[in-house]
Amino acid sequence: MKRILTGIQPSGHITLGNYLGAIRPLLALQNEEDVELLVFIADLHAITVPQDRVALRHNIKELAALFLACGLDLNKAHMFIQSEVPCHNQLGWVMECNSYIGELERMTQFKDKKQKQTDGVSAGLLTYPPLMAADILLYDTDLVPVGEDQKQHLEITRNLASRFNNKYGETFKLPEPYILKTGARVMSLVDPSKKMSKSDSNPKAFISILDDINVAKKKIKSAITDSEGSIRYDVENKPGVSNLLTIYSSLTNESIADLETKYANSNYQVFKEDLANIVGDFLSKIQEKYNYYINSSDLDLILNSGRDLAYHYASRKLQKVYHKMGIGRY
Ligand code: AQP
Repeated sequence: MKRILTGIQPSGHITLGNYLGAIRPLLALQNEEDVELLVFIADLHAITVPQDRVALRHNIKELAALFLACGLDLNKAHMFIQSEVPCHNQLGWVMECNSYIGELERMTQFKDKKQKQTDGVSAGLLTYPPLMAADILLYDTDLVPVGEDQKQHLEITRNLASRFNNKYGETFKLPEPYILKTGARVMSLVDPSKKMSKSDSNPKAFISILDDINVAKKKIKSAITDSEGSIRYDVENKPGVSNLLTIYSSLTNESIADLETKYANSNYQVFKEDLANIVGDFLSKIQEKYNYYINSSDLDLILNSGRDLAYHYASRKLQKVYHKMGIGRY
């Protein structure tokens, strides 16, 4: 049985980037034989930067309902909230004690996010990767579907696991990232040199899965392109158009080459109009299901049973780790 794990932070309303980078590959993997999916809402990671308590509490449930609305198959998937399984913090501390400050300071995400923290940089922002390593290693995870931006964190997870195994004996399975070729790095709609992020201060930069359909369409139509006018994939010279082609291709499964041919004699207006409709249709299907799950009492039951199973797996691994390290009495 292959175990697949992924988490998303409830640090805002999830975007098309989160969907294409993390949820879409997860949905592809759940169709395979003999897989078990563990999906969690990474609320402990979200507090590495300041959060509003009311918004955070809301975003946690919203994200849970969105995972279901996107098509998570509960015959194969278990969903839980990270903070409800304390083994994550406990193994996180062990991982921190096996990490070096130098390697954590070299993480791109730390360097990027610390620039935005005007009121001081939390220690948690630096120690985000050891906590993420704990999230993954607690469950003997085989595959982690992520966007490109998380690849470096997967590498440090593997390094920390190997370091621990070498020091204390074989304990952790080394996980592999699972990154799709298209959609693994969706860019901002106003600055295609930056990735699309749910916490971007400019809402025009991202499409939230719960955006009003007309607002989302407008964002696509006003996305930054260039003055050349031709629809072709060239990330270096035409990052805006290339990003829109990526979104189009990921949502329709039409190849980028086919799209270039289809729009060879078109202009940006027609291309954007078509994409706006595709995005609109995609969002309205998910939003309909979301409205069902967010109002359903099933949501709490699903999260309770996910938490219980996750705790069952995680506490066994944590006990093994403590034993190997000589922590506690057993
Ligand atoms: N732009 C993106 N394109 C493709 N994949 C993306 N992911 C994030 N942005 C893109 C993937 O989504 C998953 C969940 O990410 P996260 O919420 O844990 O953290 P993040 O990568 O920091 O995502 P955001 O949206 O940028 O959040 P904030 O703004 O809070 O920092 C990951 O698999 C990630 O690769």
